[in-house]
Amino acid sequence: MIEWKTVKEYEDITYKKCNGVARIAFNRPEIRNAFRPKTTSELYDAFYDASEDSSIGVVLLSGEGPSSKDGGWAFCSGGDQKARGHQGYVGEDGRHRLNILEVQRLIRFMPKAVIAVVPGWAVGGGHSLHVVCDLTLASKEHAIFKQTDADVTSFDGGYGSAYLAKMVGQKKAREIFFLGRNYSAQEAFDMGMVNAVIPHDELEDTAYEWAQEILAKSPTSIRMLKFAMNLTDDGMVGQQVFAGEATRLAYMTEEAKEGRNAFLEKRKPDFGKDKWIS
Ligand code: S0N
Repeated sequence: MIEWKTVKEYEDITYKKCNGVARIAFNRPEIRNAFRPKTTSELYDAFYDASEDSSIGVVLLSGEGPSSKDGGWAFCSGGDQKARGHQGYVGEDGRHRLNILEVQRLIRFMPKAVIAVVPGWAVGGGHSLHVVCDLTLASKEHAIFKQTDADVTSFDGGYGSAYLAKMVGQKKAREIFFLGRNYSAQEAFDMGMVNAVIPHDELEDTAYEWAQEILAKSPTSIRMLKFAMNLTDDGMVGQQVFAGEATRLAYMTEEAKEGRNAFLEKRKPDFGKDKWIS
């Protein structure tokens, strides 16, 4: 039984938690859950909270719906075109921002699994967000994957495209971006960018079940595996994130305690003679 508890009230998103799972969802269904700078700031705030909360092991990213206007479902349709100025997307403070990329990095580098739960359209920057999530579950009836970046000259040249190409292959990724066609959940599954196609009515429950399966695993293993799989695509930053976890493990050893204590006690450290294990 899922009993979501609202963590914090936002304007553009919803944020709930239940039994080790956080659920963050776009909440602008009338415009297919497009994001403006306010939305991305709220997303960042919620993701940061989920990342910091040691009781949370899995985050679900989804979209509220359906639209009260026409009953349509959306995960996210990317940048709100009404919020576009001459240098990008304009916030309430009048400043142009590219802050969806900060949200992408937080999803990518947080030491927890993030599952995109796609109940409808995943388009433009919304498509890129599902790509950067660790797993994607899609509604059989309503999910549609589409890249419109080249239609509106607001394109993701990072994870949304280059990482997508690693996922589905270069030819397919170029087709997705250059032609901007619609792909069903099944087609997205067949090309390797969706983990499972789920009947719409069962989507949320299934996502929660997947999260519970992950939560039963060793947290250290999950974070090390996520960062190990990121590493080869993320260059020196990938190495930094992975190596940070190695350092964390090293801090837990007797050697680390001896190094710290020797410094504080103003003596030479004694790491022992039989510690050079192969
Ligand atoms: C999603 C689509 C395919 C749905 O089509 P459908 O079902 O026919 O519905 P519509 O009638 O078109 O839409 C219903 C209502 O929703 C509004 N709406 C939909 N999407 C948006 C949107 N993105 N912005 C604003 N409004 C939207 C419609 O206008 C309609 O409203 P009414 O009823 O009042 O007319 C279809 O809607 C569609 O194609 N939408 C546009 C998708 C799109 O082009 N998105 C932008 C793509 N680019 C990005 O997202 C870039 C992201 C980005 O921000 C970024 C990336 C990399 C580096 C930096 C950045 C950065 O700038 O931060």
